[in-house]
Amino acid sequence: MGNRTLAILKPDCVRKNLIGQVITKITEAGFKVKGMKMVRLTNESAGGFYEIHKERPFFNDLLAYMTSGPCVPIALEKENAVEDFRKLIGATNPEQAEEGTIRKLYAENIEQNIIHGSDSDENAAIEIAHFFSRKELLENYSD
Ligand code: 3AN
Repeated sequence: MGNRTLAILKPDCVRKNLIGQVITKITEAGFKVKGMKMVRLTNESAGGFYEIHKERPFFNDLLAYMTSGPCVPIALEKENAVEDFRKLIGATNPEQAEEGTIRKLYAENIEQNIIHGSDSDENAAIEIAHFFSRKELLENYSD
């Protein structure tokens, strides 16, 4: 069981001025912020991040959306981080997300769904390394 996950507050979250509300939900659920920055993804960076989806029909739209404005990647720490964070954000499609989840509260639709969360410990490590250097992480994580 890992203790790290990567969140991204997506461009619609930033555009709707919801950064504060969403981070409050995350920290109230017991996650510690270990790294955070605001970045504007390039096609290359977003394409690398979503490499696993490159054959999917929504890939080009996904890249257009993820590069449409700044987003906020956040490295988080908590026991059982990946699973607990997926529960907190809710299903990919906000219509299917449970009451009280971040996507149920704030997301528009399956594409513009406010927030990303890693789906496995292995991907969490890869995704955190996509945005944060070893040095930044060594300075911020206790272990
Ligand atoms: P999640 O973000 O819940 O892990 P993934 O990894 O399956 O979901 O999908 C990555 C992103 O791709 C989603 N957050 C969403 O923005 C977009 N996406 C996923 N499925 C669809 C779909 N059927 N139509 C449009 N966009 C989608």
